Amino acid sequence: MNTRKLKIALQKSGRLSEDSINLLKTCGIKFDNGLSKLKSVAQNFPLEIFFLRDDDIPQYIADGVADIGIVGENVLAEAGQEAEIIERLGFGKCRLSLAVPKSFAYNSIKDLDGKRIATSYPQILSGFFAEKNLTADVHTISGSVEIAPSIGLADAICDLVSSGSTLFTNGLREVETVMISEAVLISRKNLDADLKPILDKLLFRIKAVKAATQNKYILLNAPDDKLQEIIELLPGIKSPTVMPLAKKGWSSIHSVINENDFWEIVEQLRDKGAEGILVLSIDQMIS
Ligand code: PRT
Ligand code: ZN
Repeated sequence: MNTRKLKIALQKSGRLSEDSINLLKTCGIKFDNGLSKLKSVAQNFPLEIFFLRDDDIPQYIADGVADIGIVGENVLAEAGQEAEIIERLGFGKCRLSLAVPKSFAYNSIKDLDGKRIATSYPQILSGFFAEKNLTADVHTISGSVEIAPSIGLADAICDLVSSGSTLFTNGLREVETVMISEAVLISRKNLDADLKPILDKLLFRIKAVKAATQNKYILLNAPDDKLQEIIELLPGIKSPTVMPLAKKGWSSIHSVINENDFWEIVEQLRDKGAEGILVLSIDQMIS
């Protein structure tokens, strides 16, 4: 019997922690959160969970301390460690961008050639400039990158952006996207053969949770004379379920719709005469 456990590294505290923990919990895995500890053992799945600083995760995986982990693609790219991206997770979305003070007359990336750029991502930034046959005078700082131009430390910055409000409040303008990023599940290359089935089992659950968060379960009542038109709006997994209502001339329709099309479809359904529309979240979706 395989008694080994798969070791997963999660960010201990930060922007990815809550979503990473919730992902595993929604996969039905029970464990104590890492608020006060470094390591936890799942009670009902062969998994050990390590809670670490995100920047350390690629190195720990390369060294074999952990087998898999959840990090931002930006962290993986900066670490330069070999790891395989197993699954994109859809949270922690952001972009690594170049930004300049509002007063900087920026026309193209060439305007930054030879300029001082503050960043916590020196490897990615140098690579980006080298690809364009330009050079940047990279100043590596570990935090509060956005204040570097105003204190005279740099001419521009390269930092993560999500809403853009940090740049705005610091009088900076985003001018180039260096990379886009989201949280990813990564694995050591050539994972031991006896750990692979555990990873596959975990991945099966993660995919079901991901599919569920991207879809909604919808129930509605429709007059029978509009049934066909309404069904055409609702693809469902195979096709929608239609059941007669106790009230003559009416049916109840159940289906699954993608979150992205959600509002548009609901409006069209209402226009076609649908009533009593209920929309429910889905916990897991196995197709
Ligand atoms: O302590 P530890 O080293 O583990 O954490 P950390 O402080 O290095 O990382 P943390 O928790 O801030 O971010 C973890 C990961 O979240 C990053 O590596 C990204 O993959 C992802 N992420 C998503 C972000 C953001 N969005 C984000 N907005 N990481 C940081 N930011 C910061 C950014 O640096 C800037 O200061 O938020 C500010 C900008 O946000 P907006 O909304 O004002 O644009
Ligand atoms: Zn970090």
